[in-house]
Amino acid sequence: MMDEHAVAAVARAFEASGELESAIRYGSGHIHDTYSVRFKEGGRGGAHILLQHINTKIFKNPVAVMENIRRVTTHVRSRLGSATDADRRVLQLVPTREGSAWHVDDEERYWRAYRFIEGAKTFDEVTSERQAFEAAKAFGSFQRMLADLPGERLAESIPHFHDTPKRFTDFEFAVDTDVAGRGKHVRAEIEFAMERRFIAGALVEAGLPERVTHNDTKLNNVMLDEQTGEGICVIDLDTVMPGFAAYDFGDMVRTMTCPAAEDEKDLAQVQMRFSFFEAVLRGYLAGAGDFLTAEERKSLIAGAKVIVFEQGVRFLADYLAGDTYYKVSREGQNLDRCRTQFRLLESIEGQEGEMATLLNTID
Ligand code: ADP
Ligand code: GN1
Ligand code: MG
Repeated sequence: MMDEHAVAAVARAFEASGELESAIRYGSGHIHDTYSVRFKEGGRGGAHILLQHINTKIFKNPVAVMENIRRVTTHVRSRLGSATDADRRVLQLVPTREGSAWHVDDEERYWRAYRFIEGAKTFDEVTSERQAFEAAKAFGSFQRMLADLPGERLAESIPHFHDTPKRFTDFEFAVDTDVAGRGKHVRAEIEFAMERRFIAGALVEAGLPERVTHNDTKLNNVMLDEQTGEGICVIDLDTVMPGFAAYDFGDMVRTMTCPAAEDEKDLAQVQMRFSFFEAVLRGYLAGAGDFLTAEERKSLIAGAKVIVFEQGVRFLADYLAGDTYYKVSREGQNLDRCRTQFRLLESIEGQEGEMATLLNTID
């Protein structure tokens, strides 16, 4: 973490007028360091930007990430046309004073800035069906607007990101090497994953079309308008790249149907609530419109299982590796995160029949 002085110096590299007023740590993402930076002009409020230090341990090619983001945000902005409030409905990069979309500081750290989206918030846990519907609708329409992105295939910002079979192999490697000596504490979780290894291949084998997908559609990656509750802007675009529609749908079911926090210790609170699933499904389909093929629609429920399983396996692998990927604020946090995913997966498995029936009744 950097002190405010250092952050302030970086903020000045970006094209924001006025004098710097404050730079404070912001958000609860697991990957980047994010700051809210305010400027003032003549004693009054000036520019307000969201400054991010890009985690290059995870995004090894930050230039490719920024090129993807520039193409995606420009396209979505043009698809929005003259929609009301269009400027709040898509992230807008703030260029540096030298006209670049990113800044490299003296220590080779990569930074970017977005215009701060005012009057909207993100939520770490879902609070109502309406909220789930709105968030899912925003991600659905994000996919729809990108279905006709011109130009070459987007760069894979993290290769094999949702390659669940590979995630599973990486997990097995973490079990075998057991570098942090934690394997003995998690025999039950390892067995749970091993028994379900067949889930990993479900989407790969379905012959689905490749789309431009967000790939990290968790609830706190969409901003909801504070006044109307509408899903106003999809954020956290680092992983926008080629993928299956069902990846995005699966991550929505993972984060928008369960009342508990991702790292909740009381597993009795973890479940997929059917009314929330219905809200996610209806919201997503309302936003996506008609670009999905019949096979893609059919793949959505498998997507929920695959992504929840994949996420559980990723958290468990990181726990075994000694917490090197996800930010942790306490011992055992990645294990708690893994346990919620596995409990959620069991809850989904118990409701698959009703989920499929519902899907068949929606046009
Ligand atoms: P991470 O990859 O670490 O999750 P995000 O890009 O999701 O980082 O940003 C972290 C948090 O910062 C978000 O959950 C959101 O609350 C806030 N945020 C991100 N972009 C903006 C923006 N343009 N305007 C206002 N808040 C934002
Ligand atoms: C990370 O950046 P953030 O916190 O939105 C992760 C996702 C996981 C998620 C689990 C680049 O997302 O893949 O699903 O944590 N992002 C990356 O909460 O690995
Ligand atoms: Mg995020």
